Amino acid sequence: MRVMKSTRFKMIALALVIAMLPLLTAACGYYKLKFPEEINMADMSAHSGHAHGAAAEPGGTGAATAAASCAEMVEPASNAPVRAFELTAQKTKVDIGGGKTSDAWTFDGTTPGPELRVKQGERIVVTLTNKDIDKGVTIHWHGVVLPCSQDGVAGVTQDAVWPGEAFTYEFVAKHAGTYWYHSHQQSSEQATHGLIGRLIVEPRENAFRYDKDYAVTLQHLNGKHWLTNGRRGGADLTAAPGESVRLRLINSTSEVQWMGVAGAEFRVISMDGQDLNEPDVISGQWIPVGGGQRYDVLFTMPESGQVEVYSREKPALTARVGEGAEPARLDKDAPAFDFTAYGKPVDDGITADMKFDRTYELVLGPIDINGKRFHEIPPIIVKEGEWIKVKFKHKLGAEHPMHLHGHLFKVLTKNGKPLTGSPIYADSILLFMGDEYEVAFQADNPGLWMEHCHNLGHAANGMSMMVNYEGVTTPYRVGTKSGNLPD
Ligand SMILES: [Cu+2]
Repeated sequence: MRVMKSTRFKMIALALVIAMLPLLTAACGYYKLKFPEEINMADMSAHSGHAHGAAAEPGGTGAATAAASCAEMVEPASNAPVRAFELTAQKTKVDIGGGKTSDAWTFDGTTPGPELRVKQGERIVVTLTNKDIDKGVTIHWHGVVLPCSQDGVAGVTQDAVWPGEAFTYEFVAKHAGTYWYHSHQQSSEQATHGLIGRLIVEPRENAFRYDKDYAVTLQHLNGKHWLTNGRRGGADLTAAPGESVRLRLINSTSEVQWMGVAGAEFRVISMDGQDLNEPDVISGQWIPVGGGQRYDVLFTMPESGQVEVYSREKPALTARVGEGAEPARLDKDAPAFDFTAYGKPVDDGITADMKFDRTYELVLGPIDINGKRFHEIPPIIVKEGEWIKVKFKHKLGAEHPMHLHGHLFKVLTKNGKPLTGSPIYADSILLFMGDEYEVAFQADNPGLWMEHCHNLGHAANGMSMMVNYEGVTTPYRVGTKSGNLPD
């Protein structure tokens, strides 16, 4: 009897372990997604090597709506002033400070690549040349609202740029703000190896005044080196007592960085590049900055001379501003910054109870959306002009910074409660397990747009889907046949 009981117990335990296995492996990231040979991301039709010859043509002949190709959606000609840049993707050794070097994949020999600083309304023309990145490269302009063909997603908006080839991006910087760029070919690998950079769009008219304007990239190079603006020991920036400083924080890592501001009161003036309305002065709060997200803080330099903005968990991710006595650090268990009740509301007519043309619910697991991954996930289908509501529910797993290409959305509710402070317009929303957010956007930029987790390891495992405009096609294909593997 005792033997039987113990056997039964073992069998139940074994069954439990087997049942948990997919979850465990998923959580550990071993459950690697396999790309089919060819996928058309406009209609999710996939073809394996053994597929029949008759490939489905999206739309078909005589379709009521004229099919439009993403490849033909370009920035129209205008007399906007042109700012031209050239970026060469190349492998090199970089100096990461403290007498150390590291292998890196770079734009123009540095990581982060050159900071592109432009003015709102300018026409940005960037010629990307791939010198020696074997697996091809692209540039995605993270957070920038631009025409489909310029979005830089391999296999969706263009083919990967192979060694010896070039591609020219062209778009008008419509919105001011803090953005960044990174390769969207094998993103998780390429961004980690260093193919990233900053894009700062200075506003035509500034809502805020400051004496100094700095941008800071938080980076985890090769998954090995924690770097701030490419340096191991952190970044040193200058400002004198009494001067006001705008510090633009860009989290290019996949992990959440809990950022503290020591030595001064501050305001969070912008999230994902979009200004907040009448932001309050705060202090002693940790700002959770998800992978890919940007937060701009504004503070006045104290008489004591130094302000430090740093990550709670990764001390190497730090910007020291000014010289002087090291400021007292935040309490480890200080409260988190809460954007849902920060600043003053503005009536923009976009509310949770307005009429939406379509509503979608996306349930997030460890590396899946609604239990599916990558091309198995049905796309969100929209028509130009429609208002779309998306409800994100984080059921299980690590944090997910969900990022939408080509649009800004407005955050409507958190855990069922409408936001009470400044409107939050963003290209990403960070969810911790148990969180629920509703966001809204207008389908005002026809194309094929990715919606994915910006923990790039999660995306590489399939936590990535599409927002597709009805009738829009693409000549490009994702898969092992073309070699376009956007992640
Ligand atoms: Cu994720």
